[in-house]
Amino acid sequence: PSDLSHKDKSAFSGHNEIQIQLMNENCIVLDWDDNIVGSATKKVCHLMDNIERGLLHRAFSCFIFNDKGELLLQQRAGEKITFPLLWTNTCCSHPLSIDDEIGTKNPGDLAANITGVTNACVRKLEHELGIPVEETRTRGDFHFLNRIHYMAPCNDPNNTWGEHEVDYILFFKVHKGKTITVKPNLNEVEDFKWVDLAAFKALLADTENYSFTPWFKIICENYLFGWWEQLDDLSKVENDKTIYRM
Ligand code: DMA
Ligand code: MN
Repeated sequence: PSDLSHKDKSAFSGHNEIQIQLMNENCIVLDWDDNIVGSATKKVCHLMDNIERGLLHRAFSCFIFNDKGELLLQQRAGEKITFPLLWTNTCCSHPLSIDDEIGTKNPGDLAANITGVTNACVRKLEHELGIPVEETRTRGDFHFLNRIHYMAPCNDPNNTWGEHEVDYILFFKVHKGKTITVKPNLNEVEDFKWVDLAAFKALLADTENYSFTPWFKIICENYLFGWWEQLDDLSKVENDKTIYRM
């Protein structure tokens, strides 16, 4: 994959310094079956030129539900280089190419991969939403639902950026009688909202005021309502080993 694409000079023009720095993070590069084949910077992984040549990386999408069954949504900050100001699920990011987040180099060890993406998720819930690591570790439980392989261009003015990921879907259910602290990092998160199912449906219908990320739309259209119905007992839908191609 190339770092010096012909679009390189313009790729970061006008963007936020902190977000440009974060493009140096090392993501996990995958083959089509979610086996690790190497690593590459977040920048390299998200350039459309590389995506069009098949470059694929690992990601996670987290959905936090409180003890009333409400879902926490976030609006991405205007500073984000990819998909700014769109509404989406609670938190998304990438496990990095570091021991804690790789999980394993052994192909097929899904349980270890889940541990790795969960560690990344705990890190990013604190970074983006200010949810203390201690709260994530003690006030609720993670559930792995499935993996979704999708590609989506950003539709930025120069068609520079996009996503091509195997996305691990993680639910986090806050324990009964517990709450979590949410204090957004404004460089990452513009706004957030807890919604019950009715409020969520109203928001989806309000296309004048709310636009959503492509991966969130894919998850909504295919899975979210079914999963939400079974929130009290996810045993029938969690730990699905299939990689769904969207
Ligand atoms: C990337 O999310 C992950 C998915 C599932 C799209 P992101 O752009 O919010 O990543 P980061 O927060 O690391 O910039
Ligand atoms: Mn990505």
